[in-house]
Amino acid sequence: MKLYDGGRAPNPRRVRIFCAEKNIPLPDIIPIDLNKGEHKSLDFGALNPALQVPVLVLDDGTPLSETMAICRYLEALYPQPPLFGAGAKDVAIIEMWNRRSELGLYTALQHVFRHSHPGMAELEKPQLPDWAEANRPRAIRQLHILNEQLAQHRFLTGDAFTVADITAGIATDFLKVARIAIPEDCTHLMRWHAELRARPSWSA
Ligand SMILES: N[C@@H](CCC(=O)N[C@@H](CS)C(=O)NCC(=O)O)C(=O)O
Repeated sequence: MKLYDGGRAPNPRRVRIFCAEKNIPLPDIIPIDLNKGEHKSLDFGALNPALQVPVLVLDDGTPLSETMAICRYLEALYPQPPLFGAGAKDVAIIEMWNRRSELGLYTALQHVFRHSHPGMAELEKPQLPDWAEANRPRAIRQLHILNEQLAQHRFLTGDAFTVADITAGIATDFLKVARIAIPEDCTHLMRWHAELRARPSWSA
């Protein structure tokens, strides 16, 4: 298998952390330089018409894009430990927090970053600073939602680390580039984020 990777970009990182948590070998890495626009080529478009990384190319040549589709494929191949949960209730709760983290927090942060950072002007056309500002309070609200959940659990969905922690943790890392600080009263979020950053997988 080959992984078209994007270095520090959040979504390819989710796949690498997922592999590390499962202790499975990383696929062969093909680096894609997003700053140089390498993902905008015709060849890359044949792998993923959305022109985004990550893309996992299977041994039979099938290209798989969408981070969660890739992680679900790897989970099916390597079920242990079950990062998408085991049993109907667990699976649904993990899915719920994974989607909240991705569609709520990460998406809002991405809009803040992409529509406000001068370095993104080339990739994000048109760049709309008002849209960045509209998303800033949305992202902060999501941080408080996560904080309340983490007041009750070690990890986002309970005692076990799951894919929802990967998504929410990557989004929390992304606060830095979006130039948003974790609100001072989100102490549970800070405690959990420090714990994630100390995991060996987090440097993947
Ligand atoms: N929904 C996609 C999003 C992938 C994505 O946003 N990838 C970013 C890197 S983190 C990318 O390729 N950005 C380049 C661009 O949009 O031009 C997924 O979950 O994989």
